[in-house]
Amino acid sequence: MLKFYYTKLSVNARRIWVSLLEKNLEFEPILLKLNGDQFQPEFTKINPFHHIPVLVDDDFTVIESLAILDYLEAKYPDPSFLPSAEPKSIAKMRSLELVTVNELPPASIVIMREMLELPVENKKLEIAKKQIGAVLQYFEDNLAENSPYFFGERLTLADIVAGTAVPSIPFLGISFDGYPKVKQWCEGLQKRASWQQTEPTEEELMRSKAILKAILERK
Ligand SMILES: N[C@@H](CCC(=O)N[C@@H](CS)C(=O)NCC(=O)O)C(=O)O
Repeated sequence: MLKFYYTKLSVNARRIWVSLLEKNLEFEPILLKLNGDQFQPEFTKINPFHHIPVLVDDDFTVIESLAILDYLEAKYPDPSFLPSAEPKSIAKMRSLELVTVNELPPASIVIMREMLELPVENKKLEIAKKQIGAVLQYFEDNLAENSPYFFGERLTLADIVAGTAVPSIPFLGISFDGYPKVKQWCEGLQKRASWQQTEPTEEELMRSKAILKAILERK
């Protein structure tokens, strides 16, 4: 059976969790608290970079969330979360995934540092807020009016990757005002059972503060 190493507060793990649920796959969830357990030799043997998520499929281990999503797509293509094989669609999907993983986290981390009362320069904070605005605008421009997903009626990895990260942006104090298509898209995704099942509760978010602070202090 597939083994999925995760923690509920990890946006990187949540995209895998949603994909496993949407594909209706059986898997064994293995919870890491990230309170130091990620540095234990049993885990660093699996991922030398001490990060979750990790997927283990018998004797095959996959690290890096986007690689795990690709593996799941290739091995379990039904239902498929790929758009048509048309070059522009593939490029658009990849761009949306990569903007989410490359542009959002560095900016979010700056704002989270401020929220957790860690030192951060005002200038960096302003740049981070602008960066998140630019990401939201990029998503807004890539969504069509009255379309539930980036590719019309078809749920793809673009929705799974961006759509498990973007709904938390208001917690950073940045509203969706001015991004009506993003707001509607998030509301639609959050109605899906897979999103509801993987959504951290407010209590879990509060409890994770100290762990998050310790991780950000190391960065
Ligand atoms: N690029 C990696 C990032 C994974 C990552 O940063 N995971 C965080 C949780 S969201 C983690 O495990 N942090 C623990 C640590 O840094 O020690 C991916 O996409 O899988």
